[in-house]
Amino acid sequence: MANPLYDALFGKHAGRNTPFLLLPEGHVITHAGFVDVAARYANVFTELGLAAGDRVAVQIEKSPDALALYAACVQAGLVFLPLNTAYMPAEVDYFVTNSGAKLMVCDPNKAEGLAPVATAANAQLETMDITGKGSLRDRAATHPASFATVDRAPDDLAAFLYTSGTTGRSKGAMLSQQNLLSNAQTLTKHWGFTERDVLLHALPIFHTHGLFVATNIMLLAGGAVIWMPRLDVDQLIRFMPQATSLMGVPTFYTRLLDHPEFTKDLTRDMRLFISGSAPLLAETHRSFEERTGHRILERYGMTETNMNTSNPLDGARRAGTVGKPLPGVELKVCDPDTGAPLPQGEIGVIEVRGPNVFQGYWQMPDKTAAELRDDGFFITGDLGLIDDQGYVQIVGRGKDLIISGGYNIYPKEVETVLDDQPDVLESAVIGVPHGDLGECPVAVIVAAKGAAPDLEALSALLQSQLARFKCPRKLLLVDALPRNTMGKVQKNVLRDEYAQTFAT
Ligand code: MCA
Ligand code: AMP
Repeated sequence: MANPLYDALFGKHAGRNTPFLLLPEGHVITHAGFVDVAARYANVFTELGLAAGDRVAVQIEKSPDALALYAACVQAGLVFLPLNTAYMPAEVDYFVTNSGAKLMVCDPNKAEGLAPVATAANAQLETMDITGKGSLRDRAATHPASFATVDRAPDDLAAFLYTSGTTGRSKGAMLSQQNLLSNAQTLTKHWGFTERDVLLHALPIFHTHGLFVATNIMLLAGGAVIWMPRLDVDQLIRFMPQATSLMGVPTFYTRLLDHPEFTKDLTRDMRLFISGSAPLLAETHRSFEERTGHRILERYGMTETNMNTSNPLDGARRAGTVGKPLPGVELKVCDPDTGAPLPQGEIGVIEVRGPNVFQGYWQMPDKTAAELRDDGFFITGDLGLIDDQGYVQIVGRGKDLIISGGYNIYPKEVETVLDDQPDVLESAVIGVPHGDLGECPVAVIVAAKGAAPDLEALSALLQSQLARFKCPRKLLLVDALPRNTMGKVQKNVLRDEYAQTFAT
């Protein structure tokens, strides 16, 4: 037996004194050093009584040690469950309780607030701050830098990532070792990553993009990563001459273009700029090429499927498309009502199948059955077409979802909080164009009969319950919501009406 994911990403680096994480302040962590730290944490997990298959929920800032916790979970056969640092305690409560996590790791600053959550969920609570310090590191110091890797099979689970739904609560997408490894192998080859690559890493590591796409590829390829805590365009520009590649959401590229020091000369040694998680405007694609001579490579993925399609490394990278299905991924465009495949060129719901597609939603067989067909095709909820050259174009979403700066916001979640207020009759949360973040949420509210809702108070309430990025940037009061003859709220009418809300 073996542990395929650990062996391929981490185990092979034991004893390799090559640079892995290059920190902005100059410190370098080698591949061997990283694997050693991870082994210490794997020992801590065992000391805490965790066993193969147990879930470890982490809500911590990005740091080398935070990444080492991911490696340690893989080595110890545990299921890694990263959480957005913006989530409020009530949101975290749901994830920890729903997943049945045995251990929760949080920032020391949040420990007091999250202690009741951990206690109620019967989870142990440990801490780690942005520098890696905390109770876990204290424990790790007492353990050796070696650990007997726990055997795992390709279908064993490696991670849970929670993704919201258009109705109801978030669902834990179960990702197996093989889901993660196969996609990392495909992408490494498809995008030509090697040990000579140096990736600029400024994405968060609690989502597929920053954790699996960016990090797994670099671990597999054996290259180095300039490890930045968050997006800071000045820092990105400072380190670009030392790098070969960048992965980012479209906001990364619009912010770079807004920076006067972002020049063609600066990108001379870069070989690849990759964008995903949200639509890249064709206009951004063109401006970027005009400024730098580089054509951004756009790809398309989902939490449940990892990456599905990509523009090519060699060949035409076409603006406004997400490229062709990756090797090993089957993609079809289907009639939303019947599920029947549509002829080339017609718009329908995108369905995908392949070794990248997840194992289902944790303890939600009905939701799994509704989205994952018996034949293995996953219904993405994205609307698209395949053009005459085989490239996929995403033209919209069949699901009610807003993507703001690469973060997903499910309007239903925000509407539920608003609609629960006595002064509110009903609400509709819509995404409107936003120059920096792509789109931004706006709440359109109808007052309850005779009531006069205090919009500032409603805004404060939302911020106390929901992660900041989900909170509407504007709340508007209207007399009534537009409805179609079936009585359904016409969000497209609202989106048109308020399209200029953030126009500059
Ligand atoms: C921060 N804020 C946001 C967002 N980010 N509001 C809306 N949408 C956002 N994305 C809010 C903060 O709460 C704060 O509010 C204010 O904006 C400034 O916060 P700050 O931290 O300074 O923002 P920033 O550093 O400028 O962050 C913007 C960002 C970041 C760089 C675009 O959001 C980011 O790194 N996004 C990447 C997300 C990502 O990795 N997505 C991949 C998931 P206030 O001022 O009120 O306090 S999707 C995925 O993995 C799929 C599978 C795929 O295909 O890749
Ligand atoms: P997530 O829940 O984070 O997995 O978000 C996945 C969703 O992001 C997809 O279903 C798409 O709607 C969207 N998405 C990801 N990449 C792209 C892209 N390149 N263009 C348009 N939408 C994208």
